[in-house]
Amino acid sequence: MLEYRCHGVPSAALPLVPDTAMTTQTLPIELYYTATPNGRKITIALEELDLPYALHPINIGRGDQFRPEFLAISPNNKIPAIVDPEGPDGQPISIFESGAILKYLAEKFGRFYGSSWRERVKIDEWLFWQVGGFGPMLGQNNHFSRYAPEKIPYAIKRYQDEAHRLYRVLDEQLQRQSAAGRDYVAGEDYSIADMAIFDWSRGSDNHGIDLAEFPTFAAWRTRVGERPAVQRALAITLEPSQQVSAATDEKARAIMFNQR
Ligand SMILES: N[C@@H](CCC(=O)N[C@@H](CS)C(=O)NCC(=O)O)C(=O)O
Repeated sequence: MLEYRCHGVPSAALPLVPDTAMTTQTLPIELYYTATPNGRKITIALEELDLPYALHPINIGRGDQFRPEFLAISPNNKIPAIVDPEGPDGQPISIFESGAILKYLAEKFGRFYGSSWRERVKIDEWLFWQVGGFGPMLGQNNHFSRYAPEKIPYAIKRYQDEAHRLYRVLDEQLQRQSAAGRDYVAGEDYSIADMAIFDWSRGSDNHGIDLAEFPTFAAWRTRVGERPAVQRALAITLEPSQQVSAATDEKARAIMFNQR
């Protein structure tokens, strides 16, 4: 077996980030937002953490996501993104990708992210499961079942099957957690993994999911949905002029589904 060694001068281990969790936020966190499941993950987290924030609507059906000032903080031309004026070392920081934002907020304020390294790894598993699978696959399912002008039976079945598989995987995880006396997706308690998954899971009807098949999932969704912070986040509405839906607007479909 080959052994690799680093012969450089050993450097001191980096401290955990941040070394001490913050308890206050003076200036509002700037949130670039659209009222979609990816956007709501962050309003849920901000409400749960009781932080001051300012909402900047990004109308992705009209191309706001391609404005240079938005691309400067979110180069993948997608919401959500934040700017925290009180970032590391007290300097501003911008962050894109919902998982990175949730981890940043949880680490900064030392909440909703378990209390041990082991627990954080478990929360990360389900956070990344959402960002890499549950979100994108349900998104493709929406695309081929609801938005695509051409109904392609192969694509529709492929993503409906995958959506069903993912709901089954989630339900089984919640059953394991329940057997261990835990009410939430990962670790001991409610975490950023639940925040990431919750709003995507509200679309289960669109994904052909029968709740009777997944009662543990259904009970978890009700439990999360009853949290006051989640209800405050869900109550945020944008002016119709600030949000157009690809389901009903041809111009929005042209902008969102013809990118190269
Ligand atoms: N992986 C990204 C996905 C974000 C995403 O898909 N955002 C959509 C709205 S829900 C968007 O901004 N779409 C605009 C576009 O594709 O041009 C995350 O988790 O932040």
